[in-house]
Amino acid sequence: MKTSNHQTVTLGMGCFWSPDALFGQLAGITRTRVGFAGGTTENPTYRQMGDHSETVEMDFDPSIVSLETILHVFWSNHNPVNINDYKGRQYRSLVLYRNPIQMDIIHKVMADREVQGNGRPDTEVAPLIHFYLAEDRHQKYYLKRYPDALDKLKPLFPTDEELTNATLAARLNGLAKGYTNMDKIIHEIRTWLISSEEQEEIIRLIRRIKW
Ligand code: MHO
Repeated sequence: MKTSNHQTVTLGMGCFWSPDALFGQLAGITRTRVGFAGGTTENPTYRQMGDHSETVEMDFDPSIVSLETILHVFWSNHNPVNINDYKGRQYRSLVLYRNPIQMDIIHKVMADREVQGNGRPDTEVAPLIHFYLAEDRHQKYYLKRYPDALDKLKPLFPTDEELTNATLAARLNGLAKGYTNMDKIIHEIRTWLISSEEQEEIIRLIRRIKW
């Protein structure tokens, strides 16, 4: 469900499992993926991420959710002050932008939050050079704790890559972590630009999942 007006932003806020679930359940975010970014090490892995940070990259439809809203959720959901001396850069608070318009919005939201008394976040703001996708076992981590959900989703998303990229899997990962509920997801599915038969088929399928 990605259309040409979608944008992408990459955020670091500690261990990437939770932000995958947190942003995955936000309406307007159509894909989340976790990975390594912000450093210079070539081809990092979870065990050897070098000077990269754990990050979540998200595609979003700005007509439904703005970058401003995403950034407020970001700064309201981690402590951008004291995580930085722990594990080097792995858990760094980080925003990686794709273009000068995003950069301006990031600096504006940061300044607004300071005025509102939230303090100045010790967040690194930099242009994205490269996002390296993390191993499959880190994608949709909380959803993967539920074998029955994975079984039932398999016909819809036969490969690991399809599951990682799916909007539905992002929502269910948020559900598995407790950040949203089934009613909210079902309500949103009825707004998706697919036929009502397809909507009802998906809804029937996810209602049968044993959590
Ligand atoms: N303390 C967590 C960190 C994982 S996160 C992907 C754990 O190992 O359970 O950095």
